[in-house]
Amino acid sequence: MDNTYQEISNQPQSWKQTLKITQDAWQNSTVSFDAQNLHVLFIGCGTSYYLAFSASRLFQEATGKTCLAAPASEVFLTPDTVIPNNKNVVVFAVSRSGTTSEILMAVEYLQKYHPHIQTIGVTCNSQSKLAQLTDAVIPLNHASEQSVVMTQSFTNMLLAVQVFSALIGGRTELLHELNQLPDALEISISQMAAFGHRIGSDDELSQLVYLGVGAYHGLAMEATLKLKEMTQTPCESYNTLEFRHGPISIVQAGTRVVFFGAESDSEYASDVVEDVRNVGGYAVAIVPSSVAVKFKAHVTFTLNVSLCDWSRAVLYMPIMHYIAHARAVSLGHNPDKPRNLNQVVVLNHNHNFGGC
Ligand code: F1P
Repeated sequence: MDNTYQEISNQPQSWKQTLKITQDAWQNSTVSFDAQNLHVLFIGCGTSYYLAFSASRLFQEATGKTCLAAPASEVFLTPDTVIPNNKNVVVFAVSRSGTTSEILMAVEYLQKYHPHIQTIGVTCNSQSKLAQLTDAVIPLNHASEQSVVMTQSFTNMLLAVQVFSALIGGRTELLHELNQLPDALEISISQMAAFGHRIGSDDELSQLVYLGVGAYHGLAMEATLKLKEMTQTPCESYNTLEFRHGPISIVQAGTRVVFFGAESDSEYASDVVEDVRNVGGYAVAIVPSSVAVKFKAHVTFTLNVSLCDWSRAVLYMPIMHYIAHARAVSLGHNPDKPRNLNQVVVLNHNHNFGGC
């Protein structure tokens, strides 16, 4: 068994550890979220940027604080577009390695030009430069990968931000739901692997589209990145209803359109499923049991766990990981060795804003 498959399958155990570690990190954190007019910025690169996108939506929903997500490079390239000057800002800097050039440059830029901004590093490397630079750290070393491709680190770092946001928002009911996730995944992980294999190893598949709304759109973007890294299959992601506004033109017989179904948008998403079928596409729905009947997809995976949309988010991802893995294997690729890619991206033009 390759590393990637093991890391995908390790998620129930790693989530358990993350829930504990993050609650401890919260106790030790000195970063304050009490300021009036607080604005929270989430930054990252690649997978960690898509994570930031989902995290910003989930954080705002749980806490009521305004949030934005941006690629880390925008902090120093277009700072006025992402750093409001009339608000108290806290930045979550997300990076598995804690060594990616842009994330370090962003934090150094903030320290130099916005010294009042507090930073929290969310990383799987507690010895990294990011962990040293930030005011507080959520250290998730157990969730790092041997693989280049990020699978369990994505879900664990997202889960950690959710724990923080439930604690900041005083949302004990959400925390209670998050604590149920490892068992919920453990019970269904072998079915997820089988489902992922069924979709990913289908010879008739020529392209994939992933659709989700709000935080789930970030998950959909991350699902495309997995597939691109591991298989180079043409794939795209959209907000579910946006797909109708033009992109639906790309649907053809080999197109698989995967819906990240949620309770909140099921009425409307089920119409999009119908549209996809009407233009000759093949619809795949991953949906909670409460709304499963509404999605008349060709094939459906039902998430049989009674959690709200907010808490359920990470539960969709192992299926996406298994789809990408199965497709890589069926195309004869080694999932542990993605094309043109290393674990960490280091820029040649690596400006040190901190001067250290
Ligand atoms: C982010 C990242 C990954 C990508 C590749 C290179 O790294 O861009 O998303 O898959 O491994 O690095 P990090 O900042 O989260 O370590």
